[in-house]
Amino acid sequence: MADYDFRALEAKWQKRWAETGLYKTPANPKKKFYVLEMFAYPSGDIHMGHFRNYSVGDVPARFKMMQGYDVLHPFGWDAFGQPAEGAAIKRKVQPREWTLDNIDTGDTTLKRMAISYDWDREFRTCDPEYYKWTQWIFLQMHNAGLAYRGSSWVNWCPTDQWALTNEQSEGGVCWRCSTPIVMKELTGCWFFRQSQYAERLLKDIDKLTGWPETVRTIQRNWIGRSEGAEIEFKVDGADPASPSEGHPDELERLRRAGPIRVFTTRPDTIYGVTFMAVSPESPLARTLPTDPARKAAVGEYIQKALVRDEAQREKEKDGVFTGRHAINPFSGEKVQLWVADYVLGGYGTGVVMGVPAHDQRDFQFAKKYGIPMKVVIHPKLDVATMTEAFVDDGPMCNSGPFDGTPNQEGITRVAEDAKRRGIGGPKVTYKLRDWLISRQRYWGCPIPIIHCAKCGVVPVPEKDLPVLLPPEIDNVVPKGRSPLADSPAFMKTTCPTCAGPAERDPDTMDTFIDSSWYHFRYVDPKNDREIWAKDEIAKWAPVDLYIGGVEHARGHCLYFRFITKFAYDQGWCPVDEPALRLFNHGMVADEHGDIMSKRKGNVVSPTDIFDKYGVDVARLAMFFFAPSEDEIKWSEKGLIGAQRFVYRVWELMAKWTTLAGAIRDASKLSAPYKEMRLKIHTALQKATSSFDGDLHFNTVIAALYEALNAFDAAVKPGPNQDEAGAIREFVEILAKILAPLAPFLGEEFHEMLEGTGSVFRSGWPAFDPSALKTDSIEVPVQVNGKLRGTVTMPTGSSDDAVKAAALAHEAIVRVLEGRAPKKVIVVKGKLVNVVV
Ligand code: ANZ
Ligand code: ZN
Repeated sequence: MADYDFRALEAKWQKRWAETGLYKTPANPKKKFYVLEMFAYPSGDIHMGHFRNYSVGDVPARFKMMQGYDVLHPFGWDAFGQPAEGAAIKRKVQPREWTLDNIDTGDTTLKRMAISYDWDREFRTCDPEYYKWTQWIFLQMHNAGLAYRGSSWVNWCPTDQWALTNEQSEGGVCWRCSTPIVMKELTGCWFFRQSQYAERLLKDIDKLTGWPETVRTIQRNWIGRSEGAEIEFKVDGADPASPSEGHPDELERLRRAGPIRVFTTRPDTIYGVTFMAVSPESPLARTLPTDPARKAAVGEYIQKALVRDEAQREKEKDGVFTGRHAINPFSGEKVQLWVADYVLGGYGTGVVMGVPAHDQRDFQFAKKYGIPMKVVIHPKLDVATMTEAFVDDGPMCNSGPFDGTPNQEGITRVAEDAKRRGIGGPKVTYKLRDWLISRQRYWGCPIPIIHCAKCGVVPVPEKDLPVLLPPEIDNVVPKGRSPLADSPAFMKTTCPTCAGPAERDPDTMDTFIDSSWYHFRYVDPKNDREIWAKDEIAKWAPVDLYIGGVEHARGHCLYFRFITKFAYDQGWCPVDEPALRLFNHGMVADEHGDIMSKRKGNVVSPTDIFDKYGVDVARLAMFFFAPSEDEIKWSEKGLIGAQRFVYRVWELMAKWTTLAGAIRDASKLSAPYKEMRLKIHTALQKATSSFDGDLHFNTVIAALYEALNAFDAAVKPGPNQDEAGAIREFVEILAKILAPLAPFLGEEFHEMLEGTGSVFRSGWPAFDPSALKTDSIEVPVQVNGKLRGTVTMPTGSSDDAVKAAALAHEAIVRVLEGRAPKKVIVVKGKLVNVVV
C-alpha cells in the first residue's frame, strides 16, 4: 500500500469523474434535490469565503447523490458590476476583459476544489445569451405595468459627475476624488413596482419555515408593514395650484391633489397636531415657500439635509420653517409647515403631522424650535411639566366630539370619520420601496427601451433582444450620465413604432436584477427560445437548499423572492417562492478573529493550501473548525490536525480494507468490539442527520475521532471471524461517511474496498439500531468536583455498585491518598462525585 499522496489521488479522481460525467445533472429526475450556493462575483481569485460557502454546499450535494437522489448542483458568475469598472480605471483594461480573466482564474480554482458542479450548466450574467432574458424580464415587467419611470435622489460627485452608492460616498465624500458629495435628483430612472408585492412578500415569510429566523425577521422589518390612516390637510392662504418650480410630474400631481396628505399610525392624536413637517426630498419642500428669503433658506437647508444619511438625520433632527401654514381638518386650527430632515422621503407620503405631546421625535423637534404642544390623550397631563412625549394609551381629550373615547378605539373612529368626509381614511403603509433599477454605468445589462421624439418611450420588441452592450468602451467614467450615452454606435437606432430616428436608453440595470432570476436559469441554461422550458422548471423548482452569506438577507434574498413571485404570476414558474431552505454559512476569520479581507491583508489563499496539504485536508480542517453557520478562525494548526487525521485513517484503511468478513452474531462480540460498533454507528447516525440537516460537520468528524479511538482499543492482530466482520463493517462505513467530506479519500477507499463505480453512486448505509444500544455506560468520577476518571458499568447497575467501582478506580485511589471520603454522591447513570 502506497503512502498518502494527495496529488496522485486528486489527479486520478478528477480524471475519472470527468470521464464518467459523474456530476452531470440527470435529465429526468425521479427524486430531485436542487442545492445551490450563491454564485460568485468575479473580483479576483476564489478566496476562503468562497471555499467555505461552496464546500458547505458540496457535502449535502454529494450526500444526496449517495442517497440515490437526482441532484442539480450548478454554478455561475454574477459578472456585471462596478468593481470591473474600478479595475478598468485603475489598470486601463476593458471591464469585460478583466471580468473574463477573473472568471477563468476562478473556474480553474473551483474545478481544482472538486466541488460537485455540473459545469455544463455554468453561465455568466454578462453573456448576451443570459442578459437577453434579463432584458426580457424587464419587458414583461413593463407589459404588466410594473416598470415605470420616475426620479430619484442620488449621491452625486460634482467633480467626477457621477452617482455614487452609499458605500462609495462614505464620510460624505467621493471615494475617488474626495469632493464633498451633493444630492442630485436624476430624472428618467426606471423603477420596478416592488411595493405592489409588499403584502405577499410579507405574508409568505410564514411559509419559509426552512429559513433562519434572523433572516425572516430582517425581511419582516424591511418590508415594515404599518397600519394607520392617511389624512388630508389644506394649505392655508396661497393657492397651491400655482407653484412655479419643481419637477413637472410632481407639480402636476400637486396641482391635481391639492391638499397635503400625511400618513399616521395615530389618527387618534389628530387634535394634537401643532405643526407639519415635510421631508427635504419631497417636491413640496421647494414649492411651499413663496417668500423669496424663505425660499432661499429652504433651498439651502435641503442641500445640507440631503447629504446626511438616515441615522444622522434621525439624530440631528433640525428643520426650517417654510413660512406657510396648513389647516387641521378636524380642529380647524392653523399649524406651521416645516421642512425637517427626520421626515424620510420614501416613506408614507413624505409628510408628518407633528404631535409633540404624543410622539417623541415631534416632542424633541417642537422643543428645539419653540413650537406649541397640545395634550389630546389623558386629560390629567400638563404640557408645562412634560419632559417627554406621552406615548401610552388613555382616553382622548381636547378632541371635540371624540372626548372620552379610549384612544385605541379612536384610531379607527377618526380614520373612518376621515373616510366619510372624503379627506383620507384607513391605510396600510410599507417601508419597502420600489426598486430603482437604473444605473448610469457602462458594465451592466442595457435597459431595452427606445426613446422616440414622436412616440415617446417605446419598449424594444422581444424579437430584437438582446440589446447588445458594446464589448468595449473608450471611457468607462460616467460624466453626468451613463458612458453609453457617448457611444453613437450604441445610442442611435430606429423607433420600432414609427421607424423614425430614435435613441436607446443609455442606462444599465442594477446587477441585483441579474441575480434575481439566475437560480432558475440553471434548470435550462442553454435555452435560446425562452427563459426556460416549462417542463424543465417543473422538474427542479424550487431550490431545496440555498447557501450563502447572511449579508444578502434583505437585498438579494428579497429580490429573488419578488421576481419568483412575478414569474409565478406570469405563469412561467410553478412555484411562488424560490428556495425551501436557506442556510447562512459563517465567515472566515484569521487566527486573531479578524475577518479575512483584502483590505486588511490577512487573507490566505486556498490554492496555496491545496498545494501544500491537498483539497481533502483543507476541507476537513475547515469543517472541523466550527459548525457551518459559525465564524471560523483559520489556523495552520487546524490544517496540521486534519492532516494527522487523514494519515491515521489512511494507515488504518491500508491495513484493514483487504480483510474479508461478516458478522454472524453481533451479541457474541467482546465489549471493546461492541464499543467500536457503537461508535461507528453513532458517527453514521450523526452524518445521516447532519449532512443535509444542521450541516454541523464538525460533530461528525468528532464522532469519527471517537470511532477511531474505539477501533484502536478493540482491534488486535488475528481477529476471529465475527471480529473480522466488525472490522469490515467499520471500514465500509468510515469510507462512506468520509466521502462527502473528503471526496478523493472517499473514492479511493471505496476502490480499496473493491466497490464498483463511484462511491457517490454506491448508496448510503443504514445504521444498525441494535449497535446503538449499549449494555454498558460510562460514568465520570469527580473528586471535589474535578474530573479524575470514568468507570464503565453494566447498564442498570445499582448506585452502590457504581460507588464501589468509582472508589476502586485506580486514579481515584491515587487522589484520595488513603483519606476516607466525607461523602459520595451518585447521580444515576451520569456522575459520581467524591467529596473529601
Ligand atoms: C402622527 C403621530 C402621532 C405619529 C403620534 C406617531 C405618534 P411607523 O410605525 O414606522 O409606520 N411618519 C410618517 N411618515 C413619516 C416619514 N416619511 N418619515 C418619518 N416619519 C414618518 O411610523 C408611522 C409614524 O411615523 C406616523 O405616525 C408619523 O408620525 C411618522 F402620537 O403621525 B405619526
Ligand atoms: Zn417613434
